[in-house]
Amino acid sequence: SDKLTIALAGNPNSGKTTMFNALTGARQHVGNYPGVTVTKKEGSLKAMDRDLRIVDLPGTYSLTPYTEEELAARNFLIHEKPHAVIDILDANTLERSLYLAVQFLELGAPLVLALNMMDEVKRRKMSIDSKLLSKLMGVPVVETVARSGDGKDEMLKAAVEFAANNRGKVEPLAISYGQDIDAALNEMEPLITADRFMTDRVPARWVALKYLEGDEEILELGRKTGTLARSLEDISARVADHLQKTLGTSPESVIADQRYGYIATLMREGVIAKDVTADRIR
Ligand code: GDP
Ligand code: MG
Ligand code: K
Repeated sequence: SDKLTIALAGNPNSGKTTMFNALTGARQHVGNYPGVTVTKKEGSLKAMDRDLRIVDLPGTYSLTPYTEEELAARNFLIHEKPHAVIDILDANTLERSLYLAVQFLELGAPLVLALNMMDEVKRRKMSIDSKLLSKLMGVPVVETVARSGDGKDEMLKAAVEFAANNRGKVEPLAISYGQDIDAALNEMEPLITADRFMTDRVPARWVALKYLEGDEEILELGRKTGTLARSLEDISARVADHLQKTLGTSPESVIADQRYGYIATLMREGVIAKDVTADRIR
């Protein structure tokens, strides 16, 4: 069967390269992402009778890119459509790290969450209910320690199974961004779909969201290729103006706030806990 491409993604310093090395050892090669000077590390591996191509993506905080690294990571996800995206995150800063995971889900990426640095979490006598997190977010969640390799086989198994079961079709996460933004998204989405602007690669709602976030690359692309760029920009400008006048804020910050709000709601279900058993033993 064909090779499966699995991308390792996540914030800077979450342990991606450590995990990449643990998985691929010496079977690595280094190249470049198209059009930028960012280094691209790839490796290969056989697991569960499948040939896997593992790509160590540059660290990113956002899928509305501000740096060449973030742009390279995003473009890889959009244009190469990996069979699975493993978000390696620092479980010590779970809530903050999930901000990027939410963005992967908005994009409809075939996501597996690797809660990395679990050794440090345990040392701090904290515990994470990964089963609950998996249920709440609707994606596989595994606990890992990239330094020792703990959990890496389970992580690969989850990614390969997820890739096989979904075949690239994942329902994108649609959270509410409040009535002003939601109304604008609902107005823009059918226009984008009718024009087929990027919709062979990404959800129409995601394109609309990027317009509202003022994503320079997508705006540029729209101006070059789309016939509807003007109407999308007009709708965005109207919402921006309205939010500025009524709340003194911008679509970009409302969207960010709502993402954090969504994560906070999940956390309130009790995902993170102080490990009381560990306390009792001491
Ligand atoms: P990247 O920026 O995501 O590629 O992160 P790196 O792989 O370079 O790791 C950043 C730092 O975290 C390094 O010092 C690693 O040794 C350390 N690290 C990675 N994984 C773990 C882990 O599971 N536990 C602990 N304690 N440290 C880790
Ligand atoms: Mg790295
Ligand atoms: K660390």
